[in-house]
Amino acid sequence: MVSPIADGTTPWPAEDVERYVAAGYWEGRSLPSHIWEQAERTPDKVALVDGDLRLTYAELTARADSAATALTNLGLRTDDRIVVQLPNGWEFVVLALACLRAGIVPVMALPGHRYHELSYLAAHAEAAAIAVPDVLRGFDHQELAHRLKDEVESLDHVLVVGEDLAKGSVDLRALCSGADAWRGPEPDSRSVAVFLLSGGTTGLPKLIARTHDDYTYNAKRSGAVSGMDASTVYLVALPAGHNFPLACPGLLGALLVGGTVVMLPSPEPVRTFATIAAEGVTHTAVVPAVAQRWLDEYSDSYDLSSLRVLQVGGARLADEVARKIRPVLGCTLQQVFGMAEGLLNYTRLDDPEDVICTTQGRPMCPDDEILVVDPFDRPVPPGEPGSLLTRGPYTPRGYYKAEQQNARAFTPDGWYRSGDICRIVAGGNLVVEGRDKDMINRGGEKISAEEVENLTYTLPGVQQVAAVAMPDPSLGERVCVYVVPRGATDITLDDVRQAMADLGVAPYKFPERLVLIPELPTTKVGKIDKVALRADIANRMAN
Ligand code: OOB
Repeated sequence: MVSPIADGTTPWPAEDVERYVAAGYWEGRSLPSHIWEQAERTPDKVALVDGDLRLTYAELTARADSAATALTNLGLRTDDRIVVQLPNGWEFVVLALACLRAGIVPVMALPGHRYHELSYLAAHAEAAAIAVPDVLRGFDHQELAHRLKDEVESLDHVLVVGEDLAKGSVDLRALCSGADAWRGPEPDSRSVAVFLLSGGTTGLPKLIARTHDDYTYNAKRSGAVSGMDASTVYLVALPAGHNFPLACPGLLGALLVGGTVVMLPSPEPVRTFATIAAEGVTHTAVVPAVAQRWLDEYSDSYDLSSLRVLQVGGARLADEVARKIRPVLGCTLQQVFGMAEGLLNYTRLDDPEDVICTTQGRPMCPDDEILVVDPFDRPVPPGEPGSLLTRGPYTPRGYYKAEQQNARAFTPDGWYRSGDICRIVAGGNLVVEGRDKDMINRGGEKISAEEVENLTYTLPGVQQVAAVAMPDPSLGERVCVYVVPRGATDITLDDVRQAMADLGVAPYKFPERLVLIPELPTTKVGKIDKVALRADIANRMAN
């Protein structure tokens, strides 16, 4: 029987599957089977550290088994979905492993998501449950989750981490404390393991179905390229549901090789530096804005001598910042140019310093296919910039249930259009020069310009709007909206932000500057000229 979830996914063609299996990329096993096997080998080794709590491999897998059993007792079945929006803590790891173990699919929401995003995700994924903290940074996630449960037909359960449980909430910590071993079947290796979210250029984020086979390879091969082994202590400081700290190689990569995972709620420098010293952290992953902050705040009073590899990705790292990492922090920089859709490029640890500091690395798998093309999909001459297309053993061939978007984001023969403008330089390394997708990259958080525009159009006084990236020294980019007001209406930045807040939109998407303009510039074919607008805002900021 074809499961309903598989109906919404685009399978890899049979001949490619054969190649990926023959090459050993796809091992034909579920992701958790590797981790439970590790737990058999080193039951007493510390797997997970969260503040004062230290869980051995035996304890971590026992908690996940307990949660997997409890979830099935609640009525969740293989292929059911849970929207997961938990802060970095042991509960996130246990729930993620429990889901993988039971074949329940976590939908990895981001911490900033609010009503607007979560209601869409829960409905589109037809999620049966949602997992949230009670209150975090002043926001009542539990209350929102109950509102969603009332509104989204498929949602039956609200799982909560916290002290203050409302009526009808399920205590997630209690689910992890039973003694039941998991007795259900092992998930099929070709089935969906997790749903990741696309950075998104159209409206709301799309769901990316990653299978056990492909995601295991994603994490394992990343681990090899990042020099992970049993001595690895991996620090999760970015939101754990993001592909980068989750599986590139992230916490899953560390658990797959028998390393230790340390959870911190944020990459705030003082606490992070103290944790690196106290736990002997060897590897961690940050976005460029965080790397810059660490460089600014570092002093000799901190001991970062255990840190071997600092991975930086999610947005373009400036060459001059890259060059400071080794001299200041004393570790090897690894640039990571990745995407939730699959393809991962890494600089290698033993690359010459120049490659490490001026390129975004090269594909991690010999069977990653990449093409750099012009606007007509014709390959550009070697070394010239163009649009990056890719296919490979861990790059799915379509988004989940998104026929229209798939027609735009994938070529008929299955190439994913990354929307990034790249150049291939010596050694096959890629340099990211820009992008041709309409997205704003705010310190690694991806914001669809179209979504911001649609939300701004809900204001009656707005006749026309265009959202563009404005340069920012700390975050790289922020959202700026150009608004043509209707008649003599006066539209302010606050009006737009308030409208978005009223709609329950994630605050990181709120514009941070508004420019009123009598008309929007257009290109020769009559489209809004965003190149001109980006130049205009850069110009206004320079003066
Ligand atoms: C990572 O994943 P997403 O899905 O949030 O965003 C992917 C997009 C890329 O298409 C590119 O536009 C941008 O983020 N990006 C970079 C970059 N890394 C990602 N742009 C320039 N330089 C880089 N190093 O962001 C992601 C996923 C896995 C690992 C690391 C990052």
